[in-house]
Amino acid sequence: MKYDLDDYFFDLNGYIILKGAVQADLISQLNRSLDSFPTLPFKGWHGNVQRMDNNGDAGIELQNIVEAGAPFEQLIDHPSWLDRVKRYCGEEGTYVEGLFIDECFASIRRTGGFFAVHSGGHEAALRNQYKFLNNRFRCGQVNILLALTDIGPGDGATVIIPASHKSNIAHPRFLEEAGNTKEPPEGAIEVHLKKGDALLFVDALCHGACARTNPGERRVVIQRYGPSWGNTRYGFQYSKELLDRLTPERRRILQPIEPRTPR
Ligand SMILES: O=C(O)CCC(=O)C(=O)O
Repeated sequence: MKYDLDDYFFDLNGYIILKGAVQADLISQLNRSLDSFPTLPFKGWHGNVQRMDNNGDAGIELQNIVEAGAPFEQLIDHPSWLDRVKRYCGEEGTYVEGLFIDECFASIRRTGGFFAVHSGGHEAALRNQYKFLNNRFRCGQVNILLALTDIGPGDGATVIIPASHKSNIAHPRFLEEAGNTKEPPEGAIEVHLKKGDALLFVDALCHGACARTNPGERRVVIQRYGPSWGNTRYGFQYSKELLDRLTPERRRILQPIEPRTPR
């Protein structure tokens, strides 16, 4: 396996920036779709997209945004990152090679919005783990954060602690502030992006976002990629009859997460 400079920096720092990843025309289409999106209450649905803000502070989060129309569908396998996410978390060269997006949402941040910094190598959860084994990347989850607006100082930018995907101990501020670190902790840097740039990072990297102080909106789309097996192996869906008659313990093993539908 031959690696390039971005692979080197991804391994070293846990992130890379893909400059101009998405062309201006598609960015405009994505923004227009969001402009015409109805205002939803928390947990309200529009088609198969649900507003479900991850925490009260970050802003509006429109989950399952891939169902919001053709422009969003183009992001699923966008050539600017597809090969790279396959390489980092797609189990390349194995019998389970392939990708699965387990979460995709648009995040709209207005003045005051922030995202407490979280994650880090010390957590070692399989889902977000950073691994490089036998000359292969074997990450659990790699995120694409695509900027739909320019993101500079005061805009509520994503913050990261470079190389923290390899940390063995928690950042002391996490412990002191019980996971609600509004001010980016020591070592964190703001990631400033132009619209169309994408931040690619392993979820084990300490990350979050600083508070937006400017007026207006910061808009991004976040897609979380993991290995293909984040699903039933051959795509079987369990019947309602079976799920209804199982004990809650058994059901949780076949279906750890309830399907979420508008009905
Ligand atoms: O909104 C951001 O910039 C960061 C989002 C984030 O930290 C997350 O989704 O885990």
